[in-house]
Amino acid sequence: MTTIHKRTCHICEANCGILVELDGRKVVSIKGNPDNPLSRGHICPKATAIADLQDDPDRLRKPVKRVGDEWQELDWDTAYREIAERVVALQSEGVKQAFYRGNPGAHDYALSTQSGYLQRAVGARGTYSASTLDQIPHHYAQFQLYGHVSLAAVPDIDRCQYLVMVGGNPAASNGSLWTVPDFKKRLKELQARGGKAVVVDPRQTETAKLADHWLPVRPGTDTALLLGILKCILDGGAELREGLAELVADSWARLQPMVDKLDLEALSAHCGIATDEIREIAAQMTNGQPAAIHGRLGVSVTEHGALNQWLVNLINLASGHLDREGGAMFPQPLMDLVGQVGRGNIRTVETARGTLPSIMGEIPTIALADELTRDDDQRIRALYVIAGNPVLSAPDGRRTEQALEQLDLMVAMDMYVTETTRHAHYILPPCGPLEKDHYTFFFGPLSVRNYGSYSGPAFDMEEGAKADWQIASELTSAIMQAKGDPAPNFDTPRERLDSMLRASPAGMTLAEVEAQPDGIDLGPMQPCLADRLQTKSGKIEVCSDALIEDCARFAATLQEAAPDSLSLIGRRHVRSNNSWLHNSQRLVKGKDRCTLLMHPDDAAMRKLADGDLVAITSRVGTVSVALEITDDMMQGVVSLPHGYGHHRDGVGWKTAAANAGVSINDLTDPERFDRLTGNAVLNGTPVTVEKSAEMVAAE
Ligand SMILES: Nc1nc2c(c(=O)[nH]1)N[C@H]1C(S)=C(S)[C@@H](COP(=O)(O)OP(=O)(O)OC[C@H]3O[C@@H](n4cnc5c(=O)[nH]c(N)nc54)[C@H](O)[C@@H]3O)O[C@H]1N2
Ligand SMILES: Nc1nc2c(c(=O)[nH]1)N[C@H]1C(S)=C(S)[C@@H](COP(=O)(O)OP(=O)(O)OC[C@H]3O[C@@H](n4cnc5c(=O)[nH]c(N)nc54)[C@H](O)[C@@H]3O)O[C@H]1N2
Ligand code: SF4
Ligand SMILES: [Mo]
Repeated sequence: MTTIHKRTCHICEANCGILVELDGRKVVSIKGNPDNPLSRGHICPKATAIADLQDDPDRLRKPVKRVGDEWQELDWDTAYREIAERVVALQSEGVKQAFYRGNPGAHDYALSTQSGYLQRAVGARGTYSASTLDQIPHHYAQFQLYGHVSLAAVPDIDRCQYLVMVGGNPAASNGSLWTVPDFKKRLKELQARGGKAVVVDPRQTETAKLADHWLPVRPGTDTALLLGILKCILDGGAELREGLAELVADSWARLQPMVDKLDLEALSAHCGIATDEIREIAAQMTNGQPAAIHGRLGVSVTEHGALNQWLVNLINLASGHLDREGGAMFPQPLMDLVGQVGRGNIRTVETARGTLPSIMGEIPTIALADELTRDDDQRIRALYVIAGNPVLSAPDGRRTEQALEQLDLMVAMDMYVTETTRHAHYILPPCGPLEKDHYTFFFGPLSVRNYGSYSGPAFDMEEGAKADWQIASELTSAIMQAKGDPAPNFDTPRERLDSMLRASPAGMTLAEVEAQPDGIDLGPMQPCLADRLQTKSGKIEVCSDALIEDCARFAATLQEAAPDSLSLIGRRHVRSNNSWLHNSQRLVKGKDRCTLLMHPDDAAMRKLADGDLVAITSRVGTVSVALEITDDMMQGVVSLPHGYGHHRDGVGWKTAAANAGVSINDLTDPERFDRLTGNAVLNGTPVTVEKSAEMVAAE
């Protein structure tokens, strides 16, 4: 007899409801849950990989310690004691210690409630994370405009009639900073009610193919397009709509002079999108129909990421669609995270790279390798990597690897020996995903309906297994004990979640939420901004000197000639997730997906044929990979996915290593970053591409 366990998929931001059919501990099937009000039965291939993660023989089951080239298993108490002793010894020497937090940590509410305690016990003076490789520009813009780093507006796709997506590919990623499960069907519904969708992207992506219009854009130049749209809207003389006008601070008046200095023709020439196209977007945004623009990864990981995210919000505001049905709205989830965590901040930090921005206390990850290798007493000598793989995810991965080798202590929480964790002294592995509980903690505030869902574990933990949060909290206790400090007394994740749920406007208890495993729907998003602004003035703070200056900095580049090198961008595939689902045979099977995509004319110019092994070279390095010729790419732009490069010696994920691919981050350049936020620039890398030496020799 099998049983059905209802849960929420933790792998990506869509947070789909799934039905896991179990025969004891064995997963018989994983299907979409049609009764989940948010995902409505949607599921993608990655969800089935949860079973592979759960049962993966390559997954570490016990703590391990690196002794020479060998990994020695330890029991938990010995691992904690040894680490705690080393932490205390390093603390007594005044050694600088830091954390790197990876993406899966954001999908584990329980770990999120505990890792701060560990950081305090260690006395770590810096946090690096995947956020500064990804989304810090959004937080910057939200803090500036609305007074809270996490108060985000997302397109109300279910009631929208005109949707512009810039630098995002939700048909593959399932939405980002926009929890929109079942995206493809939602898009089809928008089109069925007469709506239109536009995609701005250098590649004709899966999303662009479903949309009504694809606008190819030269990488890194969207600021010109966004400024152009804003200029057309403002020049059109539209007044701010009633309801919004009262919320807007006086700095609104600074926008018109800013756009007056800009010439639409010059903006158009810069981004390669015709003035008529720019005018058309502005016209559609202001013709009275419900409309929204969303900007995602492709416009965040650029030299003007914060400026871009600010402009995206301003376009929604200026066209009257902010905080309005069918426009860009602010979710009010079951658990009100925004109302219960700090507003965040924008500061600076001194690093070996000079003064850098620090948003929400994050030190830009582009500085990590420098901070690990600097030759003064500020060098980071101990690093704690929590669910992250910066060797594959941060620019110049080879340099990061060399830097990790110099650490006195590296502790990793990960279930695999990865390209990063192979450099650790200790790896502390969490239990399998089905042994954990889950709450839509960070994703409620980004969901297209007001929503929340809690799932308990599918079954008990294997003997000796521990959840990430337990590892964090037990290591915290061990360090405090080694220091002679009183034993800490902190809430468990469930206790913390329960009190946060109760303190939210919906006021439910965890027990009540747990009793509804299909998820709890509080309905479509509602206008609410007036009550939620957290700026000091209580208004939308439209402009700041820093943003106006960055706009001027961008405007100065309009005169520059386009580079004649090729421009390298990344991509995501629906069967892959950053670096860490490549050990699932059922996901990696089929044709090689780590290929370089190139337009036919660019290939012809270089006398390259489909399938050729090509060498791609940037300022930072060279990698060789098979070429795939396709007119999905715009001319002058090539694309390589990220998260590959598993050929490194000694990695423990054997299926991944057998389908190793190459790492795009052996080409990306940490010298390129967003001046306002320190976010890495991961696209638009200037590269040359030629037949690889191996192929030339064989000819
Ligand atoms: N060039 C380029 N680089 C990019 C990107 C890009 O588009 N292009 N994207 C960027 C983005 S958006 C992101 S978010 C970052 C991601 O950067 P990272 O978070 O550094 O990398 P991931 O590949 O997500 O690695 C996650 C690690 O966590 C482990 N893991 C998975 N689940 C768990 C768990 O439950 N517990 C624990 N303890 N460990 C777990 C995995 O085994 C893996 O080693 O990469 C960035 N890098
Ligand atoms: N299947 C799958 N799903 C995922 C992930 C995954 O790895 N695989 N990762 C998850 C994570 S951590 C994140 S952050 C999200 C990201 O979610 P998305 O933001 O949707 O991610 P991408 O597919 O990287 O989309 C970025 C798009 O920007 C385009 N682009 C590149 N440069 C530029 C540019 O200069 N301008 C414009 N306009 N576009 C540009 C790229 O071609 C690409 O189509 O996805 C999440 N979901
Ligand atoms: S879209 Fe994301 S949340 Fe939904 S099933 Fe796929 S991986 Fe899971
Ligand atoms: Mo991400």
